[in-house]
Amino acid sequence: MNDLTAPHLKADILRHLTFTLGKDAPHASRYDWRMALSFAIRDRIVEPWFASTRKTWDTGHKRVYYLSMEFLIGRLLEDATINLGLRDMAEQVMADLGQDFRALVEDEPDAALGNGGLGRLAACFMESMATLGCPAYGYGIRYEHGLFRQRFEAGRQVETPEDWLTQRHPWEFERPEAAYTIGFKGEVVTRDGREVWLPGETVLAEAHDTPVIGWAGKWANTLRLWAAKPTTLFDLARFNRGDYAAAAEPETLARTLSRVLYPDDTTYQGKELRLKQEFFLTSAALQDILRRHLAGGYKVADLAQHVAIQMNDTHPAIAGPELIRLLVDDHGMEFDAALETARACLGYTNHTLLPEALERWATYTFGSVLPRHMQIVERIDSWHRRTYHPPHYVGIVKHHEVRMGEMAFVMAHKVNGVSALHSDLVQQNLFPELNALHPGRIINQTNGVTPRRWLKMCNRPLSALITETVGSGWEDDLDRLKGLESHVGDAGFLDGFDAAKRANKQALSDWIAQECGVQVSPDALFDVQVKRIHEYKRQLLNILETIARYHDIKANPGADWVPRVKIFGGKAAPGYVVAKEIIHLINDVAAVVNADPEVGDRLKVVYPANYNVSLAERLIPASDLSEQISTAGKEASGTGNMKFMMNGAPTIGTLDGANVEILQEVGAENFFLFGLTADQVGPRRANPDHARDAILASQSLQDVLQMIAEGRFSPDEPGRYHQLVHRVWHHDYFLVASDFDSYRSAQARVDAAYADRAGWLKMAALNTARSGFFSSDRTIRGYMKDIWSVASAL
Ligand code: 26V
Repeated sequence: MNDLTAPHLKADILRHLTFTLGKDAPHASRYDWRMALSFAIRDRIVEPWFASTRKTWDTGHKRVYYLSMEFLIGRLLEDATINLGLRDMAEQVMADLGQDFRALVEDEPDAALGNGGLGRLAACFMESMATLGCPAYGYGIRYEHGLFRQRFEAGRQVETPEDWLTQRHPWEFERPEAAYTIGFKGEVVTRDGREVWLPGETVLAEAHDTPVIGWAGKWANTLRLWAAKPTTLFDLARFNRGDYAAAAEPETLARTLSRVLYPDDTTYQGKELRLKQEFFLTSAALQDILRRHLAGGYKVADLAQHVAIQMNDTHPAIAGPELIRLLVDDHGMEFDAALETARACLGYTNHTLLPEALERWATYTFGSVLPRHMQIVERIDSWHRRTYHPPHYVGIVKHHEVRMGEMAFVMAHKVNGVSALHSDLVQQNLFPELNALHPGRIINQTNGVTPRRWLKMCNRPLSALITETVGSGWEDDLDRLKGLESHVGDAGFLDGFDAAKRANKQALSDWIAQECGVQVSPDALFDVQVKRIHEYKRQLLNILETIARYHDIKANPGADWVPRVKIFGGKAAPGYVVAKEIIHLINDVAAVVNADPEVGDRLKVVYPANYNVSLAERLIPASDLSEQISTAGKEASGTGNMKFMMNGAPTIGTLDGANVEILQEVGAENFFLFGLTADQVGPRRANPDHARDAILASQSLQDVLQMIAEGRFSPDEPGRYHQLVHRVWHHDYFLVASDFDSYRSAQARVDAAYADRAGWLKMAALNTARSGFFSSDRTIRGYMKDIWSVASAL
């Protein structure tokens, strides 16, 4: 049995310090203490983990496999202590040992094995599946280097490599015995009437397991990440000849595969290494799934009764052909039976409509890296044509490209979008023909976020108030937050809500002073936009409005300004020139505004570098206003929007992604809506003068563009933003100009609302009270019922 008392925890920490770290307490560093604590906490996860695994085996329960190229898990120590119910005990025990728990928590590197929303969603899903007792494995890649670190040099983004693995990673178990051979290239030959693939290159995929513990420690699942290893270690003959570099070639080749996460989630480039990474993950996962299935004594033909496989976007969409290959080539199944078995197992989640992010591989690249799969893809395509008679222009292989969206669609029994609006657009715009051929296949599963990390852990003051008000139990039954609604008229409760927000804002102000060297007042309205930098997310619209505000403050400093702090956070893909220009502009505006004595506390602009999961945990609880301002129809869902809502920050936003559902849940009077709708975007763009018309109709926007063009924010290089201004006038694809006035008037409504303290607090509290729908527990229940047909094992 797990022993969960403080004296035992303390004894275990000291035991690990001595015997695992080999350190004597007086000489132990912060790192040593963190490791000792992490190992002692991990010990307490192992038993529920074994118990869960055993129960799944013993009952023959169906298992879910979540395949994702990204898992943006962040730090694990505090999260684990919270789910085990040991957080406060751990803090106390560490204090007894002379260590500050918070400092240890923050010493942990932030595991950034993902770009943004898609990877963070996978991490929230892992936690919710464990909480709900859904037997599941996450499969991903153990990148040596996660998403790059961001710094600013004279306002410009500079990327440096991320190195989370240079320290020991205390949460994982290496499994050298669980390794599979992954092949690439080579040729396909026919032997005895069957196709045989003879790969020209091979690597080993070696498993590393991290247990994922659910709320209250009732269930634990496994996140299994694959590291690439050479199949042959070393060419000793070459080494002995003195050819050292060539001797290490097999190793270099293999390690490249799991070396680095692709940092561009916006533009798809047909890079061979990326295809190899995708196949590496997928093949290792499927081999592991089949091995486990057979070890359970089941027949391959019964796979779909025991196994559900979810493809997180098209990145693992090679799973269709690869599963067929394994079933046909290795297990002797007939092609059509293998195809049906694979389809019955597979589900596909689409996360983007942006055409430039949809994966398509040149048949040349695809066929040379995966020659056997190229044959299988052609057979799938002709099977589909034969069976469903799609129009001639619909197919997996088209114009010498393999289209991964179509492939994933055809090979899945369910396809889902990630918000109500997005799922409609997937049906109507992305796959209209396939949707007509396969009615009912495309369904919706609106995203969610885990309230354990995104409320309980990151916002202790508010969590305490919630528990005081509605009792405990809301953590895994988030609809109980509704119980707060009857208190929003109660001054005592609102004071408590105010105090919680105030404490978070004070802490953030101190941190900003220290990290960014900017003094911000916690009395000001904290207006926050944090997410990847992309034109469709329209950070540009936000900074243009900031400049308009600056302009107006300068023109009328005596007016009754509601003080604001504009906070930006996010990384641009290294090759995304326009996004980097926007970053530069934000930093340039910040420098000018923050140094202007006439402005003072009325307006500050801060952009802390290197936005990541840990920084989100600091910023979101301290936010007053959530910026969700994408061009309607472009943001598939958003999940940051849900985190802000939970933490009591009303949204200023467009009718896009899950904003639509947030508005529905919270009510229009508690949401600052603006902008064109998805239906209006197309017609608006059809007017070739849309930007010009909007600019000429808005004195404010003209002033703003004029200030930028004159070099007011780049006095050392007045022409720096000429191109950017030119684009707003002439190539404004994301309709920044068209939505500018509407956005500004929504911001004016925010100012007025914030000035009414009681009204604002009520609105903020109602956002928290009505956020229950956005728990990822609700999302996972939907997947379990509608896609995976799996019940809880609890
Ligand atoms: C695409 C690509 C293209 C190939 C190269 C590497 C790469 C890496 C990632 C991606 C995925 C982009 C899609 C994505 O992240 N979508 C986001 O998914 C969130 C979770 O569903 C959703 O909330 C966001 O709205 C959506 O943008």
